[in-house]
Amino acid sequence: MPPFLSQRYDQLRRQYGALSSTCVVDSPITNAKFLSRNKDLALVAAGFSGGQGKSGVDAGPTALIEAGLAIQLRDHLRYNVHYDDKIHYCNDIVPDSDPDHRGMKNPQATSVVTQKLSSHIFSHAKEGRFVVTLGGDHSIAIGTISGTAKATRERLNRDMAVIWVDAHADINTPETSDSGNIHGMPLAFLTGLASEKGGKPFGWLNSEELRISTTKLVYIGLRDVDHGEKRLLRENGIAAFSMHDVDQYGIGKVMDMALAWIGNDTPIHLSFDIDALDPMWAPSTGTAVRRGLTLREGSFIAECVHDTGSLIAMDLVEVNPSLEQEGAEKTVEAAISIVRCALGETLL
Ligand SMILES: [Mn+2]
Repeated sequence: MPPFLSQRYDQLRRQYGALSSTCVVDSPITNAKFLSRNKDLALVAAGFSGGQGKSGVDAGPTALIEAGLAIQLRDHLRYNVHYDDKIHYCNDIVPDSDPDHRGMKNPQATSVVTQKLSSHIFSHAKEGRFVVTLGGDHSIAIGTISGTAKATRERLNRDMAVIWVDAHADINTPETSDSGNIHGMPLAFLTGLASEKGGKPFGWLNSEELRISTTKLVYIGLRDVDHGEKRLLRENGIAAFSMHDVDQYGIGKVMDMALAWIGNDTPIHLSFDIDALDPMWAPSTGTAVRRGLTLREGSFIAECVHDTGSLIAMDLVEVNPSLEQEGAEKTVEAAISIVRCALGETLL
């Protein structure tokens, strides 16, 4: 039993009964509980790479679209896809000079780009559309999650949960980060563990409506967590299922526990970093870590989250097609299949 769960296990048992070996859902319905029109979907291509140091991740969305993702969502999965047919690089709003701030690299650029993305995502989510955002590096989640969190509060008067599937915890504060790369910090800013005054980079996030609670954040797939991040996870009692838990319980039980933690009545934003998968399945990514999820386990996570009927948005990030030759195609295929599973593709 992961330590954060043992404290609440009795409570969870009372609430949900004994945890079964399948996903905690009433039935595998595809009805979306929290969307206004069941099959209305916005696809956003966020080709931003300034949250980390390697070029090429900005081409991730293009690779996914060129491999047919938008067409598959429309023709195979029958979504009404709203796609503006452009990759949002946002180069026009990136400042010429961008000195480090509290050790963060590209702080102004990442702040203005994610702020713009936040209102873009908000404009779709407030219509009750499902929003799929393709990264780009994982700093874009500052924009996507704040946008859906705000829309969910305005539209449904609810807080949403975030399932963060990743090898890394991405919850460094500027002070605990060794690299200064903001793609390792999105959850610190989104939860308010890190904050800034207005006018400074990420000062715009200084508003409760844009944030998520640490109690509604659940990790799956962790295996490369920095020292300071481990402390933040412990001190804040954040629900985290590492690869150790996946080994011990199997992915089925991990999903039971993760979804029981969130509960049946909470909208879910899924933020999926392709580096959660083992490099065997997804080698073409900036910070690959061995001993990760199999492609089947990653797909199962996406299927289970879909089956809750609570999913309202997802990010698929960190596909960097320039890092590998053969591996790039494999990584793109894996990413597409994760998105398809999250959107209702089934094996039978
Ligand atoms: Mn990440």
